Amino acid sequence: MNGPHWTPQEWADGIRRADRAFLGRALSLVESSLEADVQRASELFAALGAAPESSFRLAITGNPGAGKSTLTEALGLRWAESGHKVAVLAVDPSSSLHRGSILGDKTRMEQLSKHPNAFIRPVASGGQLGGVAASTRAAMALLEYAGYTRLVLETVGVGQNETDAAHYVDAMLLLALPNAGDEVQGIKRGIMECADLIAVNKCDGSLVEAGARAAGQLRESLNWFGRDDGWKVPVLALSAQQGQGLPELDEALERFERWVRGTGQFDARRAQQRAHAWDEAWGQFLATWAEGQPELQSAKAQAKSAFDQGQNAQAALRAAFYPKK
Ligand SMILES: Nc1nc2c(ncn2[C@@H]2O[C@H](COP(=O)(O)OP(=O)(O)OP(=O)(O)O)[C@@H](O)[C@H]2O)c(=O)[nH]1
Ligand SMILES: [Mg+2]
Repeated sequence: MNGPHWTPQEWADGIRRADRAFLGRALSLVESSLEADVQRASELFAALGAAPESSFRLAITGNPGAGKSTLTEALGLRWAESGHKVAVLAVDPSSSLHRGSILGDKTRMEQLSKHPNAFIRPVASGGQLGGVAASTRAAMALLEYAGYTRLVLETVGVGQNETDAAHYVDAMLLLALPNAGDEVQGIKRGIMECADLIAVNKCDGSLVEAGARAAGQLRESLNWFGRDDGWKVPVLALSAQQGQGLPELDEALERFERWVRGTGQFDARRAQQRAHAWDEAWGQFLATWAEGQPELQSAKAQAKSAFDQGQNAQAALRAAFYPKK
C-alpha cells in the first residue's frame, strides 16, 4: 500500500484521535501481505503500545440474506444514538476477488455510515471459507485504540469454518429465518453450539406466526446442545427492518454482557483468543522464516520427493530432517 509517509508515531496519534483517514489507511495496512506493509504495521503496533481491549465485540452470523446487514445497521444506530462509538467490520465475500470493492447496495448501511459515532469498514474475506479475514484481529485492535466501544463483525454466512468468528468476539448472535426448523434452515450444528443468542428475523407482515413457530422449534432443538456454562441461550422474534423485537434483543445482549463479564467467561474467552492468535502468528512467522532457510528447504524438497514416491509424509520428513548417523 502506497500510503503517505507518516512516521509510526504520527500514525499512532492519528488513530488514537480516531482520525478516519489514518484509521482507514491503517486498516488497509493490516490487510496487506506485502513485506513492506507488514513491516510498517508492526512498527505502528509498536508505537501504539499494549492493546486496550476496551470494547465489547459481537459477531452476527446467519445464512445469506438473513438480514445481518439490516440488523447491524438497526442495532448500530441504537447504540450510536445512546452515545456508544460503534464500529462495523463487514466481511465482504466479493472483495477477495475485487480487492477494495465497496459494499454492495444492501450492505452499505446508509444511515449508520453517516452517523458521527459510527465507522463502517468492509473487509475482504481473503478467500477464507469461514469468511473471517486473517487480519480481523488486528483490525479490531486498531478500532479499540481509536476508542470504539462496540464492535460488530458481520460474517459471511457460508462455508465450513463459520464458527471461526468465535475466535475474535465476545458474543455470537445467530440470525435465523421464520420459515422452518433448524434442519430445513440448514443451520449447522457447530453454529447452533456456539451461538450465545439467536434471533428469528423477518418476523413481520405475514411471517409473524411462522416466526413464533420457528423460534419455538429452535428453542426445542437447543435442548439437544447441553451447554454446561449456565447460560440459557435466548431465542427471540425480531424484525430488523420494522424494529419489532429490537429493544428486547438489545436488552438480551446487555444481559449476556453482564453474565459473560460477571462469570469470568469474558476473560477466559479473551485468553483463549490470545492463545489462538499467538499460535496463528507463530505458525505464519515460522512458515515465512523457513522460506528463507536453504538447508531447511533442501531437506523439505528431499522429503517431498520421498512422499511423492509413496512414502508416509511424517516418515519422509523425519528421514530428511533427522538422518540416522
Ligand atoms: N421483511 C423483512 N425483510 C428484511 C428484514 N431484514 C432484512 N430484510 C431484507 O432481506 C434482504 C437481505 O437483507 P440483508 O440485511 O442484506 O441480509 P444479509 O444477511 O446481510 O445478507 P448477506 O450479507 O448478503 O448475506 C434485504 O432485502 C432486506 O431488506 C426484516 O426484518 N423483515
Ligand atoms: Mg450483509
